Amino acid sequence: MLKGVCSLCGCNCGIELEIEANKILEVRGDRNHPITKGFICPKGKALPSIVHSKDRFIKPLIKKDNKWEEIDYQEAVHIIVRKLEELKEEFGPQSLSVHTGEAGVRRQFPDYAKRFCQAYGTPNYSAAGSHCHLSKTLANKITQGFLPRADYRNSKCVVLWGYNPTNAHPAEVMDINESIKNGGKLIVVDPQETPLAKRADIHFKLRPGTDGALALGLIHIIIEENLYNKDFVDNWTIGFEKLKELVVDYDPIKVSSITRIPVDTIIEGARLYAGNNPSNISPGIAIELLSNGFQTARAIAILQGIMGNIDVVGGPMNNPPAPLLPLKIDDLQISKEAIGSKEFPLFCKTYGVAQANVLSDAILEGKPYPLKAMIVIGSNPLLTWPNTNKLRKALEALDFLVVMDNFMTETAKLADLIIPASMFVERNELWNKVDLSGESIIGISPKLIDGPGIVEWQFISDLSKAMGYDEYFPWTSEEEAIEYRLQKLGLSFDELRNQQYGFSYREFKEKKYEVGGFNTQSKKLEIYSKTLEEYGYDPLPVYIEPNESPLSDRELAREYPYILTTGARYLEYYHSRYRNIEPLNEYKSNYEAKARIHPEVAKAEGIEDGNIIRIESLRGGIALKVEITEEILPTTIIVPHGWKEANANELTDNVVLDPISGFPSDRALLVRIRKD
Ligand SMILES: Nc1nc2c(c(=O)[nH]1)N[C@H]1C(S)=C(S)[C@@H](COP(=O)(O)OP(=O)(O)OC[C@H]3O[C@@H](n4cnc5c(=O)[nH]c(N)nc54)[C@H](O)[C@@H]3O)O[C@H]1N2
Ligand SMILES: Nc1nc2c(c(=O)[nH]1)N[C@H]1C(S)=C(S)[C@@H](COP(=O)(O)OP(=O)(O)OC[C@H]3O[C@@H](n4cnc5c(=O)[nH]c(N)nc54)[C@H](O)[C@@H]3O)O[C@H]1N2
Ligand code: SF4
Ligand SMILES: [Mo]
Repeated sequence: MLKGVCSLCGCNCGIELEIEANKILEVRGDRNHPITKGFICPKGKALPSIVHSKDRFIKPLIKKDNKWEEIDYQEAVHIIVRKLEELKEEFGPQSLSVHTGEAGVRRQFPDYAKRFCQAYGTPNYSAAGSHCHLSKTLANKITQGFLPRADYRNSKCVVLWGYNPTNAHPAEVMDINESIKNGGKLIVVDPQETPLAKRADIHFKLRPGTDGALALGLIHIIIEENLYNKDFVDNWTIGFEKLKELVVDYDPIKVSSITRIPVDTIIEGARLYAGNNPSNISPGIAIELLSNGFQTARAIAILQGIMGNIDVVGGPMNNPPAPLLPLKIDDLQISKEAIGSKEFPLFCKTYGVAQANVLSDAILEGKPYPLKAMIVIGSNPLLTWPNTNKLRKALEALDFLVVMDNFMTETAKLADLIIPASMFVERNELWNKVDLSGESIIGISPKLIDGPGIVEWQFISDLSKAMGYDEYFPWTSEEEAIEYRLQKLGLSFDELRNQQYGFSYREFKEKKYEVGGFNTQSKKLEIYSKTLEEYGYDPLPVYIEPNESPLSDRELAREYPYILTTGARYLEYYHSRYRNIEPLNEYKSNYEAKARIHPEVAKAEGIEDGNIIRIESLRGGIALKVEITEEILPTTIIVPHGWKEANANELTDNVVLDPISGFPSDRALLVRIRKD
């Protein structure tokens, strides 16, 4: 029996594995694990089937005359190097982009991929952060200097705002249950009745994309009824008077007309939230994947701010990640700006990244300059990035596409060369628990077996050395590379690996802002942001209707009358992953993509449960089965993402993006439907 950490999702559950002859036979939750206490979900249980799937790549593949041929790994690296050298010579290094997807989140290889880009001279490194977490991270950084982590266990009021941990981070529900058991209140903001929404004291069942208006509406009531934390507001915020002016208009009647939430529920919810402190709002991905997502994240941060619920036990805590040595090469400057910098300067400059959602414009139109080649590691853009039809044309137009993955994905099918990837049990992984539970713990998820793929770090290191960047990649093994990063913690690789449940690197201390202030321009929590003003954005957390909505575009809404939200998570799947994994497909109710529609819509359109319907947006159309449900508002339609048979991103857009972060509007678009 070996112990490990499941890192299929951000819960990092402690697991015990039965392993024989390099084969995982069984996986169980580790009851002794101090945080996850034996919890395991269907994905974790299915780990043996995922890791030992017969569909896995075992050799690099090269496409010749539209057929795949196996090649030797060293030869594959050699081909890539030759191509990258030619490309640099002919079009300049900026013509290459490297993307690390969700499979790189909470892993170390993306930092090395970025370092490789720097050594090669391209600014065009991008990551899953182009559509995940980084918009709200930036909004929180601008407002108060950090993205808070939830402390549910000690919270008196948990607010899940466009966040459904039951499916997305199931181990976290244990902590939410503990808050409820201790008398804590629960508020859920979601257009559908999730399991936790059904248990909530207040369920704000809203029209998708109107979250910003709801946040301003709650602030309106809290200010009018004097429920905010006056001491904190006076001493630690700037711009409160301007906020007061901004929210004057957002009275409950107006907010109800925008969000479709009953007036009484809005008032009752505001009082419940403000009356139970410390409280904690956890905004999920839903509020980021909107054309007004950045300012929505700001409005929510400010709502917490005026309650003084910042960096407190039971509230949003400021618990920075472990101090790992950075991998940025200080003395190497890149002259060209990353793709997306012109449209989203604050986002691209703050994170030193390209915005992946506009890469297709660079490929197809040479905007701002031509992009000729891509290396995609751990992402399946054709199913996950917005506007698939355009993206497909773009990927097909590339001179050279390398994909590193475990499986033959829709994106890998378009590649010129495929590198077989490893899985987490086949390599040593650094994990940092602060990502979710707020605990300052760093650990190593140990390599447990040898796998058929190449370890990502090894691939990037081999590529770098073959390009002649030895100076920047001096490490001879991944263990050595990890040890280099651990220096500030004063730990060796072995010492950290021996800490089975991780190393606690910092004691939690609340209200750290009281010494030295917040990490913002003014050292205060910035309701009014000078930084945003300097970039030409609205310095206040304004609400702007989603770009496609019945209120913002009446004419379009006449033809496309329904409001589509895509991508709510299924417990058994992970974005486009695992549809090929048998035990996970045993959960038959989720076996196929289904659109959720309201009975009134079904009646109006002559649709019955189980019919196939066609859903169309301005970008494209998909056909899928229908599930009729009263758990949503009549105008809302909910479609999952990640299904190649009915790809939700054929409906989404990469032209109208959030103006500050460049995030796509996956959660509030207009569509029409008909029986197929
Ligand atoms: N099993 C599984 N777990 C995952 C993932 C996965 O694919 N599968 N993905 C991981 C990743 S990368 C992420 S980012 C997280 C995301 O985790 P969550 O943030 O929980 O993401 P979702 O379940 O997509 O969306 C949460 C809720 O938002 C609601 N929603 C839809 N539109 C709106 C809207 O306009 N406003 C509001 N307020 N709510 C809306 C949906 O109904 C859904 O219940 O999950 C992670 N965990
Ligand atoms: N319409 C719509 N689109 C969305 C969303 C939505 O809500 N609605 N959500 C968005 C969000 S939040 C995110 S994070 C993105 C995620 O989008 P992607 O980053 O494209 O995520 P996946 O589809 O999971 O693709 C990951 C790929 O990595 C492979 N993989 C798994 N493990 C490893 C590994 O260890 N190494 C390597 N090299 N590969 C591995 C998998 O087989 C899979 O093909 O999707 C976004 N797209
Ligand atoms: S919740 Fe499931 S997938 Fe996530 S870490 Fe735990 S066992 Fe793994
Ligand atoms: Mo994500």
